[in-house]
Amino acid sequence: MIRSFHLFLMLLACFFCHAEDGYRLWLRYDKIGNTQILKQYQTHLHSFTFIGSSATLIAAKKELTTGLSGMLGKAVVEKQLAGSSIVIGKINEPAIKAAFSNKVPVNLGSEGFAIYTTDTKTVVITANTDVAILYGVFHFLRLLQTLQSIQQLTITSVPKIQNRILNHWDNLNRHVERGYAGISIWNWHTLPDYIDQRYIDYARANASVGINGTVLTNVNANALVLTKDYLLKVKALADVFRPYGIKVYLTARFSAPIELGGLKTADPLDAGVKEWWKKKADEIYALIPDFGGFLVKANSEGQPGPQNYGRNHADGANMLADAVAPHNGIVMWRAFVYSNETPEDRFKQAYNEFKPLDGKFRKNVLVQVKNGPIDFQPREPFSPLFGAMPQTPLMMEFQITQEYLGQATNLVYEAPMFKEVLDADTWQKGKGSSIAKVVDGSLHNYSITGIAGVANIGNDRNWTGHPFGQANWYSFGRLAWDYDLTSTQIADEWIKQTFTGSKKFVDTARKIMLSSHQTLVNYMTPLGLHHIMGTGHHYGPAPWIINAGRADWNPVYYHRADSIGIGFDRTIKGSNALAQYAPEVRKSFEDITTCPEDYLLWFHHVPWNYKMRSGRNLWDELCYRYYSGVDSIRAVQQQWNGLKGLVDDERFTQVQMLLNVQVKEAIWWRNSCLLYFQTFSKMPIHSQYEKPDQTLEYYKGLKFPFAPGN
Ligand code: GCW
Repeated sequence: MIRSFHLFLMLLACFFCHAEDGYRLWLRYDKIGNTQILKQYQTHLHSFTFIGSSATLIAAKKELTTGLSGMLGKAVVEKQLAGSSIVIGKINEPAIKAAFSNKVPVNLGSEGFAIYTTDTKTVVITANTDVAILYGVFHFLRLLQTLQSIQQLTITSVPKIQNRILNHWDNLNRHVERGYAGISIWNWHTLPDYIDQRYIDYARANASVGINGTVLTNVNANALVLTKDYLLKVKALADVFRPYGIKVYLTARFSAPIELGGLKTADPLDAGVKEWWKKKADEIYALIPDFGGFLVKANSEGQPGPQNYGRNHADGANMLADAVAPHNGIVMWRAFVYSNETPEDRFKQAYNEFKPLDGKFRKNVLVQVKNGPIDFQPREPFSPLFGAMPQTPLMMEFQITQEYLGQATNLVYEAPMFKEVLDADTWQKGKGSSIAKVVDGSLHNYSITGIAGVANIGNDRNWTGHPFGQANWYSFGRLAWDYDLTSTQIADEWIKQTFTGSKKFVDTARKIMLSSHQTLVNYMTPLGLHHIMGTGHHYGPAPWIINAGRADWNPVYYHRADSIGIGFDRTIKGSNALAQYAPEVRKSFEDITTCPEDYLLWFHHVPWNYKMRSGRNLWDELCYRYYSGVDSIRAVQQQWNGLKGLVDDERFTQVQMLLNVQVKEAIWWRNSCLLYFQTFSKMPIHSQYEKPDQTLEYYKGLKFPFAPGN
């Protein structure tokens, strides 16, 4: 009796104690801890007026009231206009015009918003559309959560890129390809009738950073999602997302007309095939009038495509584009193609395939290009396609999920990596032809623009597995909206909203985040090494692999280590991939003395005794980088330990344990790569460094048949 009473008390306590499990992401809205700022906000913000009542505005109002009451610790009342401290409504509302004395901000477009403090100290949030007002509300809440002053706001914010889209590589059986945070959040079995709260919270999180589209299914596509039953499930999700300004898209399996339609062919020029897709599009749009369109992986890694019928990528893309065009849909056609039957450096293949098709695509087609020419390696030079297709809208594809970045056990902040790519200069129209300007359409006057991020989201309670993985989802959205934000700004925002505003915590976490990408590159693939990870699951190092199913899946294909040196010669003396860049870019990479050392082994086969800028020879520099990578992550462990007590124990301990894993994995990378490359260099690991504690044979023998994500 006493025992069960005890148990009851314990259960009760558990029910009320609010464990910080990370589910709330950056939308926590806890009461503001800084009493001075809290006082200011409480005095300033006592009431609000919301003009309008659409589903989107209801969502915005709900977010505002939840956010304000949480952060201020008191309810903020809704009022009719007079005396309200916050007024929210569309620009053309008379009350908004009056608040601005008719000087309403212009050029906000359909998604931009303005937040102003008027002479009477009213905060006005306004825009041309409901969804833009929602974005404005989220931005205002972000200002409060990051403890900004709201005394004299004069903010206008307009997204630079139109389509800001997450790509889920989620299969219908809920396995997520390259997913490390549980299974898919789409529960296809219980849809359409069961609406998980997660769907709504997913939409809120995306809208809060301006993500306005989601491709629900894997690019390695299953045609089944295009059947009636599944389309009804897709419709249910679209209905949940619509108020939040998020369109749904699907991946289109190119052979669907055969698999579902019973046709004999999927030839894009066949009249029956065209008709099938047209009818399918009509069927989809009848259910989902604002359906976004299709994302397609074709003739890549075994996926069917137009080349099966002797047609090219433009033929395939255009056929689908014609089917969705009457409904204003778009087609995102991926450029990630390479074939081991082509006797050509894989680096060059996407360019060779797509460059000749420039200008041959329909107006509603975007070609979606991965940031680098190979495959989301820890650091890649930019894909030469970004400087080569002025007549075709090119979409950026980033990978948020950490397939090659330590998966969900490594703390890596990706904003600096994304920015490195966006800032890179293609020189296509002379200096200043940055990739950001290609993607946002300003360089070539594209009428349609887009950016995609392969999601790192799963049904783990905290969505992304590693608590810091949330920062990568967040920063993808923020950069898609405005790539001029700095990695520091985004990190600061995210830390304050997700953890705490404590200065010590923010300063330390920011420092950890900003150096994390370079640290990982150092212990995994320094100096431009690439594609030396384990086969299939891509977990951990395996530079020795020589027998993968295809030549271009073998690490030895990429690092080319031999008794002379290491690296892939892509100069004119080698594969000449550098010829795909503008002359200025090519020149700087081609000359080994000007090639940035971060990219050195991407482009040059460098002798082991080559003298690096540090004065060390290449072998010693390689050792130095690998060892300093491990040292840095050990230092991070110490820094993190110093934060105990500044945040909740749950997430503190979680990160602490993950850092232990990360240190082990970093050592594993360092030791196995150096021991393996040493068999070629025949040079010593100097005695100042700790000795690898295992043999090369040991590392070669490690097996991970059940590593996630494969
Ligand atoms: O890097 C590879 C991944 C595959 C992925 C492919 C792609 C979805 O290992 O899992 O398939 O890229 O981008 O299509």
